[in-house]
Amino acid sequence: MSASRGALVLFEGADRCGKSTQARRLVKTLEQRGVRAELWRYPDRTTKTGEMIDAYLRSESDTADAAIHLLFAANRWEKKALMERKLADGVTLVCDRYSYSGCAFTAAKGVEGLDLTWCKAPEVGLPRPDALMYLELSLEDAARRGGFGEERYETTEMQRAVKEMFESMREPWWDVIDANRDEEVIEREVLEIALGAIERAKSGEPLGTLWD
Ligand code: 2DT
Ligand code: MG
Repeated sequence: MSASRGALVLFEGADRCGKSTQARRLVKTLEQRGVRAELWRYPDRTTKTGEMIDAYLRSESDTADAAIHLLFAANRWEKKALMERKLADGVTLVCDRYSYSGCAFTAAKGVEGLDLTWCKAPEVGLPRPDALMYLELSLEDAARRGGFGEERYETTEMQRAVKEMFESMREPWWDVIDANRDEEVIEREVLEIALGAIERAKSGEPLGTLWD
């Protein structure tokens, strides 16, 4: 284990806001600067729970809303130890979606009983990101970026509800990024925020836990 830990840097936001592009670019830039970094994403469709989630998202299987929510959370829990080990070893993890998507999507369904408080419970104790970059894009601008894919949740109605839910979950420490700008401009802003988080992690700020 090295003396200083890596940072957990998270991208969140509704579909087509550019999370995956920015996450990928950030990892590349960090590596070029000699920072050890890895790209992570949730759901991780390669694990046992991930396979079930993948089938659900592709509408090949169905289950109760509560059950799929818990599976998404389990998908994070099964990687918690590895996540902590990597961070402790000094690797910065750039993550594309996490518990915030988990809660925003389930709560956005508006199913009785599955409100935000219920949604947040199974995430309690997971590592808290050192930085959360919320890429904000209007529904109109998102629509202009192309049509929906074939997966569950990829409807205008759901995206609107998810965006509203993200906005109600927003906390003062989040970095809200205007995603309706050139990729290069966003990339520079993202890098500044990530380097700040990496510096804080390096200087000994402990890794937090959800939902502190
Ligand atoms: P991608 O399009 O990014 O592959 O996401 N989702 C994601 C949830 O409902 N709960 C979760 O915990 C996570 C991480 C968001 C696939 C879809 O899965 C949703 C979109
Ligand atoms: Mg998608």
